[in-house]
Amino acid sequence: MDRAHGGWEDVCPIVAATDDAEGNVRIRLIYPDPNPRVGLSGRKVESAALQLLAAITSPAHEVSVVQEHLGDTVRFDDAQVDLVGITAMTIQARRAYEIADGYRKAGKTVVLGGIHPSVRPDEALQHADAVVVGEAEPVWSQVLADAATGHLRGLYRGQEYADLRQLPPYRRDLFPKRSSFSLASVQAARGCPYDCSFCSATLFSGRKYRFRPVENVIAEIKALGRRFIFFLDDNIFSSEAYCRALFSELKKLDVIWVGQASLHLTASNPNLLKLAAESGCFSLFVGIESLTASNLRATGSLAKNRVGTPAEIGKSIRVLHDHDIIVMAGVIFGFDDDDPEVFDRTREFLFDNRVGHGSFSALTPFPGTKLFETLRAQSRITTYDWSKYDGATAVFLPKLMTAEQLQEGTRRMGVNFYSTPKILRRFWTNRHHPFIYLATSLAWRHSCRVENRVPFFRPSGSWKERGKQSPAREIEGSADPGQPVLAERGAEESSAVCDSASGVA
Ligand code: B12
Ligand code: SF4
Repeated sequence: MDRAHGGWEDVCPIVAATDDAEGNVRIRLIYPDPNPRVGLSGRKVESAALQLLAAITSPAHEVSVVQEHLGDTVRFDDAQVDLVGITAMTIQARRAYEIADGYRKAGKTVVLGGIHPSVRPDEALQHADAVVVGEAEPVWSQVLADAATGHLRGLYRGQEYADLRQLPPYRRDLFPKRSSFSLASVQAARGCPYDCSFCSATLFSGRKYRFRPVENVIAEIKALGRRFIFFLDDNIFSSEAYCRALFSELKKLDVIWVGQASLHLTASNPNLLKLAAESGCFSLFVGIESLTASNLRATGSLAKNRVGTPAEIGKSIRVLHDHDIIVMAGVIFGFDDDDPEVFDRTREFLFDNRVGHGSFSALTPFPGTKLFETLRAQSRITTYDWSKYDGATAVFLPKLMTAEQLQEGTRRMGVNFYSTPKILRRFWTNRHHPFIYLATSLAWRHSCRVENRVPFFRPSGSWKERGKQSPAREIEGSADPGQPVLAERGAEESSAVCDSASGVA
């Protein structure tokens, strides 16, 4: 069997344990294409979840992969498949269920996993023979063993989080298509000690950081032979001791990397930031979320950002610039203290501070989050059609603006932010990585314009309205979906001690 563990069985007992599995199951792993977005986001990046799932599958089974967003086609009549494993974020749920239903009609066994089935297991079980709640590592071999004997038990949920010391490298050999970015995804740690009301990370991965041994991360990167690395961690600046060890080792390799980090942790530790830059960090995604302190306070994000005024945030951004790091600012619109002026204020702030990249989202109440429960209790959620939960569509009623204003304002931000004159005018600040800055800016520019159907020759700056694109409304069959399940474990952990003084993306 074509197996690519290359000696990792010694350090990764997860793989060794699953090697005892009985029976040969022909497994097809699927990444559904949510489809509504045609730009960069989500369309080009390989699925780390499927790469990892393949890696923890016993060699007794056969694994193949279909990544719809990279052009692969789903074929329900494929005789070479016994079991289909489908991953889903919320935006993918609708398509995931379509695929699941199609395969079940064709007599195949279907297993659903990932963040959305984890927070909506009862909903997912209507489309699957089994649902994995939470991380796959603790239960995947059991799922396959039960599938092989025809005794799947419906819900599978690990008693504990995965031990990342046992994590094997992802199986990239099954993924021949490289993304156009050619970024290789690597994970060093999981978990987030914060609990921002709009975010699923803490709920899913726990409050405590869990680290992979630095030597395993480095060995994986060396084996990859790729130059551009994308750290999947919610905060690559997690614990100072761990980061020092990781960055020192990365420095010895010929790689450049991008990751997510908290603005406070990076800006308040110039020594560590210097080491990060020396180790190849060229860009950091920092979740600024909002320029309004009351929004940050209300959502719990002030705990990780520490700074809440535009002046303080600008100061922190300058520290990153001083270390030649391109800042990608994550901004969310539609918080309770956001009025229609928020878009202009944010645009000016980002431009004045020469922020290189921006990622703009309409606030989205993802199921399982505190925000979801709050807005649902206030009857402000306007649709439970998960395919609308794309961060671009208004799916709830904001307080100080209309849903239309939220949606159009958010869409306009991306297009205007990536106008050619603006890209050029912030070049000097981001000049230390000229090719990367320009190439990624133009790629994002293209993406924003395509997603918003802006005519090719129209200058971005003058673009106003996209036309008739209504915010999401309640649709048939998208009833209120009930309570989340993972929240129980999140609650148990609320007093857990985090192992670093930190904040995250
Ligand atoms: C990398 C990433 C991306 C990549 C996706 C790359 C890809 N093709 O997979 C990019 C940058 C493109 C992206 C985009 C978006 N993302 Co994103 N992303 C992440 C991030 C940082 C890491 C995910 C990852 O790969 N982890 C590593 C793998 C190994 O872990 P995993 O996916 O959790 O998989 C494990 C389990 O879930 C389970 N599992 C997963 N699938 C399956 C399937 C089966 C069958 C089984 C048994 C088990 C199983 O087993 C795995 C191993 O334990 C997470 C944050 C996080 N902490 O998870 C957000 C996250 C998944 N993203 C999120 C969001 C909201 C988005 C966007 C909608 C944002 C936006 N506004 O545009 C877009 C959607 C794009 C689109 N149109 O598809 C949310 C999802 C919330 C939700 N309820 O859906 C997360 C959780 C961030 C957050 N903090 O809230 N994202
Ligand atoms: S700090 Fe970042 S990853 Fe952690 S809960 Fe908040 S937004 Fe999510």
